[in-house]
Amino acid sequence: MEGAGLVGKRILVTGGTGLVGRAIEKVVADGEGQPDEEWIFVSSRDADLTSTTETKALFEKHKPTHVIHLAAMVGGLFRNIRYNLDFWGAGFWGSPPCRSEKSLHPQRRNILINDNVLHSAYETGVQKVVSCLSTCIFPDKTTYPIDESMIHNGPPHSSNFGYSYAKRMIDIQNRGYFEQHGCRFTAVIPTNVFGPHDNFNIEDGHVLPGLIHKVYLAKQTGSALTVWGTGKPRRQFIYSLDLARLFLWVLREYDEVEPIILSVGEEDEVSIREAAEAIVEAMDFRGELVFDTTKADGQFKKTASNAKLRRYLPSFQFTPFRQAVKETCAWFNTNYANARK
Ligand code: NAP
Ligand code: GFB
Repeated sequence: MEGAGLVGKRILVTGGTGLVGRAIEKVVADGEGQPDEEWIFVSSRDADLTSTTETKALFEKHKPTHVIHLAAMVGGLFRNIRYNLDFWGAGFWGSPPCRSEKSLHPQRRNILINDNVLHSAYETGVQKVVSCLSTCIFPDKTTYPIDESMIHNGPPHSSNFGYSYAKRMIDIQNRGYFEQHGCRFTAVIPTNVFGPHDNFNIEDGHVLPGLIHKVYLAKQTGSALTVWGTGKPRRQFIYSLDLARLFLWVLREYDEVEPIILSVGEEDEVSIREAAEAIVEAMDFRGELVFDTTKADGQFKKTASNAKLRRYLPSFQFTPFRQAVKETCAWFNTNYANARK
């Protein structure tokens, strides 16, 4: 979107076709962009960011003044357990010298993507980069609520150490680029995100889209809804459209290099069972709910404090959880044919 010759910011959004990228695109299209902002949403079809060459070419082509860096290999608990090594990107060092970047296993992305994007941003003089961590990267053994000061205080949960360490390196690199070159590279730390355009794949996706898809199928076959694990773990869920609005604020107003948690309050944390019940209600499912306790529970909780966010934005309104679930279910039912599943 370009104002009439008023472009002051040319904002490149990597990962622009994913859950969070699509939400940012929607809030910008719905009028929350500003006249002096040009928005460019890209995906791996525009450039494979594991390739240094393609990343450089992307930055040379668009010459962004600002970057929202979302691109990553992303998945739920069970995908992380299966591919911890790939979520880090170990193929980068263990590969034979002859291997080109292209031959990387498609999932060995995150450490490469982050390094390519941050270094290309530095080399092309990008004024500000906002990258994306996650509340699941914090130490597994910790006190609660978690806050931004705790990121490196101990090892992450075993289920997603590859992803977590790759994300933690973004924070380290942001500090390095600031101290050595004065770059304004920062990061946000969202809790579990859900919404339209999510990855609804039952094996690889996150819990809410996975359960929504399962209910959709259970209604067709008249079978029970199987919730994995005990249903006891607890999560804070943020609606993608709310996160998108917060991303716009961070891009425009947040000036710290230190990361900031973007999450609903501790009091909005729900159990997996309660989340499943919200989906059952939203999908008008009348079948049985069963819990498959042979499946992992993952982290029991990762309760994060949004006190820092509240100090900046005391009156920001989050969409109520059940309303956001209803909107996501409605989107999935309407867009089933084309949804990522
Ligand atoms: P997503 O829906 O899986 O989208 C991932 C995006 O990254 C897609 O646009 C994808 O493009 C792009 N991408 C992946 N590999 C790429 C590559 N090699 N080169 C270029 N682009 C590539 O992910 P999401 O849920 O929106 O997550 C966005 C960010 O938020 C990620 O950094 C994630 O770690 C973070 N986050 C997510 C959650 C959550 O619950 N979803 C929670 C906390 C933090 P293609 O489709 O073309 O591959
Ligand atoms: O969203 P999720 O897969 O990831 O949630 P995490 C996993 C929790 O939901 C576990 C339960 O307690 C599962 O037993 N669950 C119940 C299900 N039914 C299902 C289902 O059908 N699908 C899924 N996926 N889970 C991720 C990290 O942790 O959080 C990622 O591994 C990422 O790296 C993400 O950061 C935000 O919340 O456990």
